Amino acid sequence: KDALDKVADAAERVADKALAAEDPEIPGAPAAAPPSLAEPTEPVDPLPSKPDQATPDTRTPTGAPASEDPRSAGQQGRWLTTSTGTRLRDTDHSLKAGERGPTLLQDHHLREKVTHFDHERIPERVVHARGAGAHGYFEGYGTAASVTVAGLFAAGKRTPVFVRFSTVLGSRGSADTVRDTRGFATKFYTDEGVWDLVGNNMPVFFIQDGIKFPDIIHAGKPHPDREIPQAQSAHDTFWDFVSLHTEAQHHALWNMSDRGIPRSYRMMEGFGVHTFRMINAAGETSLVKFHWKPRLGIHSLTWEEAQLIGGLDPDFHRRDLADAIETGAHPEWELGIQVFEDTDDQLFEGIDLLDPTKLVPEEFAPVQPIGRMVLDRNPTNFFAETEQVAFHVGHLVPGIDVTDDPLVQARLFSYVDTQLTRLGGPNFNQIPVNRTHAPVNDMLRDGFHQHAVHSGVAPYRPNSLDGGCPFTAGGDLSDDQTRAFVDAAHNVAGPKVRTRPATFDDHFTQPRLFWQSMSPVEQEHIIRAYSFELGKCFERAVKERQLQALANIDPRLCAEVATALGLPAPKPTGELAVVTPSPALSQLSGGPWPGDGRVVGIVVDPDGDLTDVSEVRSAILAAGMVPLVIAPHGGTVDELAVQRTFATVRSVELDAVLLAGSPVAAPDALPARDAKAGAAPTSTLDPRVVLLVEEAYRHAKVIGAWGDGVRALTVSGVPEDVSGVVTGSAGIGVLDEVLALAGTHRAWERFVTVG
Ligand code: HDD
Repeated sequence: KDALDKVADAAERVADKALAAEDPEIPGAPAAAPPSLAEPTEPVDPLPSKPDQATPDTRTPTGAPASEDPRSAGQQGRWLTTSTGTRLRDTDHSLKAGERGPTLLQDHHLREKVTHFDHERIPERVVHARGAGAHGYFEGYGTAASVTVAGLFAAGKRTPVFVRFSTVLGSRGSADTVRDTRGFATKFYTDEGVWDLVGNNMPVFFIQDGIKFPDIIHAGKPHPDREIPQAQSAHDTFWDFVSLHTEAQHHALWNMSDRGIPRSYRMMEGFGVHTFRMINAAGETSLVKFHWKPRLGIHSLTWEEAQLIGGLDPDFHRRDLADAIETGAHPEWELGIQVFEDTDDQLFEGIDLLDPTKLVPEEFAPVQPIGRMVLDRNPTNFFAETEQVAFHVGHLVPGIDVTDDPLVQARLFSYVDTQLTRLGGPNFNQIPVNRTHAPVNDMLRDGFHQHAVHSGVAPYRPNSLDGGCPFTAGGDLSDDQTRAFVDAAHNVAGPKVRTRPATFDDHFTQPRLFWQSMSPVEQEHIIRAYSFELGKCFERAVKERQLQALANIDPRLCAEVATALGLPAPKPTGELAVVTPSPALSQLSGGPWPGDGRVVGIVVDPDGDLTDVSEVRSAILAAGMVPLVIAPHGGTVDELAVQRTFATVRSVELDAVLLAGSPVAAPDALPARDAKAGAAPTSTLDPRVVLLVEEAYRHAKVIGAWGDGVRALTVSGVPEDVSGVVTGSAGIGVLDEVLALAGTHRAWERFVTVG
């Protein structure tokens, strides 16, 4: 009986609700939707693509451009269909036995819809899972002809590219601003086939031999028991491995430097890391190292900014890249090479060029520019392009070859292998973003997801049935009509061994070189980074072993970190190398840099003087930067559109702050102890503005204030007469000075005094 009563009660409640829905007088009845929000019943034009998002590149599996593929356009055209093109009259209700009856197995539309959904995800990349991509072009300078025949470097030659930036350790949904190495992978769709330059934003790697890759990655990834911490190296297993395996110390030091927390993908250097071999038209070979130099300079976040942004805007780098491209601030890099003679020993100034834990200072081997790259188009669909792009160090073109570096040798195996699982079979090069723009005439057949309908009967060589086709191309590199890929004929000899050459043994000279090349502020940041990371470790033995490694790099670095950890500082285990610093390794060398796409916040007071704000905003836009008007509320202030409110802004998303007024606190913005219900606004500066100014000051950002905005500075405790703080009576005058100062990224002197 109880059960029956419960059913009756429930039925009554449902009936009441239904009544309420019909009768607007009954509380809880939904109001009729305003007309503008009603569901359209007639087709209207689809939302236009954003200016930087052209139709995705549709090419046939054989590489020839395809006529427009209607399947590439989403939500366009009038009728909803199944995947096989049958029109549907209902996609909101499953086919049931009676209105309230069970769903029928017969419902083929339900099953297609749900089955497809169930399989929407593919495995994330085993490393570099988190990333962002963009399209663009590479333009050759014509300066590389003496070392390589590769056609893409010809003067003025433009080659389409797709670039994917990434972090290494985190999962696909992890935060962008974690401390980590960044991937910098470029796919060049050249006329001679695809060339992938799969590099990082650091020129050295953790390991000298690819057989250790699973070890370093297992150590860096979250602990296998609890699967924490996510996307970071500040834990025992990472430092356990790095301290035991001292060849990793150089790369670890780069990670602890500001390079580990870039301000933007647009402001990172890129490196091919390995030494590559180039071949010129005469068949002569040279050894080269690739460098990408950003036009905007190399800039980083502070560690506090990186941590805050990780919570406030985990997509910070992804958003920054897409926004910059969309607003026309197209990121640009120059590609350069360091060139070395291809000697028998492949050493340069005692540095083994096959050792990927070593760099060659630019002061010894200058980086020679060979072209530039511009990213000017956002992907249209993240999954189709950024997720499915498949890079491979073995995607090479005539004139560019690999060396015997044991790291790249293992990579040559791994990159194809991983796509078999990730992209579900061997035909991943037929996915649109991976398709070459050169004609394809391979004899690879069948397999999962085969998109080509190959004709002919003889996919083998030699054959006579298909006229002997295809034929191999000529090995004459100087003939650009017939040339083929040529493996550089490099002498190799020796017994089969599993050993490390003596030239790979020195693990501390180059970390010492890097440390000594840093400015005092950069050294300070490195000390704090180690103190944080090792401070997050629990095992004393791990910390002590890492301190020993630091002692072998530099005793002061070791002593400062040891003090932070509360442990004794060990002595170096041997003689410390005497090194000549390389100024090019410091991020503070060079500049001032262009401010394209930099974000300038303007704090306004709706009740204050707003005269200059419009003009200042326009001048920021004219300088290629992004002005964000920040006010206590959204909407508009005196016809100015508000982009951020005090509730949605935080200083860390701004590169510079302008104070155009001193907005007073609304009662609800005050800390609970000061706020009285219904109290009139006090004349206190809004505490969220105080926080904004304090933080911007602490992070050595440039701050400008005029008019009543100067009071906001004073109330926030910021002195007027220090570097990077500009005050004045007129907005434009202040802005000019602020923009000039922002070219150095930060007011660096403030770090030393603020500590
Ligand atoms: Fe790797 C992805 C860069 C060593 C195995 N790697 C991957 C990506 C970058 C790099 C940028 C992401 C590509 C993308 O955006 O899709 N990897 C490097 C650099 C290395 C390096 C600069 C050393 C100089 N990698 C390395 C080794 C191995 C791998 C030694 C294996 C032996 N890497 C892979 C991989 C990944 C990958 C498992 C994961 C997803 C993928 O390839 O497509 O195959």
